[in-house]
Amino acid sequence: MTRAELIHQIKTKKSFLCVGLDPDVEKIPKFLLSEDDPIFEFCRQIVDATADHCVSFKPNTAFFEAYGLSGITSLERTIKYIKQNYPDHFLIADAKRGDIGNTSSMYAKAFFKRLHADAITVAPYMGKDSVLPFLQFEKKWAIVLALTSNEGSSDFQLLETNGHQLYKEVLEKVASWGTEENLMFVVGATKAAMFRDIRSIVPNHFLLVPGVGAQGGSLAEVCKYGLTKDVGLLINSSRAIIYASNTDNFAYAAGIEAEKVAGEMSVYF
Ligand code: OMP
Repeated sequence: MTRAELIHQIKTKKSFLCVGLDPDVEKIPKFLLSEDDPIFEFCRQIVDATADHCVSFKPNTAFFEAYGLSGITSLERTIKYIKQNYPDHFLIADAKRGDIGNTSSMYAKAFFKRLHADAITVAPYMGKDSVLPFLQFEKKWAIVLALTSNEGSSDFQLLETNGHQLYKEVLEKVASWGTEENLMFVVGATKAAMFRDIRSIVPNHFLLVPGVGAQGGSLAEVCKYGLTKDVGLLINSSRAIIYASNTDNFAYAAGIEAEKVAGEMSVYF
């Protein structure tokens, strides 16, 4: 998907919500467990119920890989279902990959060619040759971790280096490896106070922002300095939407929750 197509969809829907698909058999409604593929069925119903209110889906591969071969099948089926039924939604494989170039190329092939994801999350720790293979595919994106939402983000990302904090070095350097058409950055919603600094380094890049909902980040705070003329934000919420209820009406409840978040976003258009 191109940047223009993504922006068009965001402006048409007046939403920049990304629904995170983090399926956990311990948390999904019990009645789904009698299905042949409960994980897929859960995701399918969540996708159908929330698609009108979001512009992106982000399956986190850990929640599928945890179930071995059947989990991988559920992931493939979920992605295929989204691609077939909601081709305008931006599909992010949240896999946080990155390895020596030769290996990254195979990760890129796996997620872009085999699974047809639009984007993959990438850890920048191994440097340029580990990121470049993800930038070689037309209309595909690498979403590189810059300042993450978790507590441990301060262990490395806030260390001083070259006169500024490491995450700023990551933003500056990685931005020079790609373009605003194939690179995004992850910045946690829990780090809203840092968005002003971040926008001074990457004024136009799209930012994937997880951490609203279950992790307590504020949508309004993120928007204050994060929004650009092209919106420039994809705000992810996973648990707060997909586990809004675990009754028979779980999908409906997820839809209502997604609609609520999208409603909060619509005031920015
Ligand atoms: P909730 O906290 O349930 O909304 O889920 C957040 C999702 O975003 C999970 O899939 C996380 O793995 C992911 N995530 C973060 O929570 N923090 C980050 O800094 C980066 C990510 C991510 O790359 O998506």
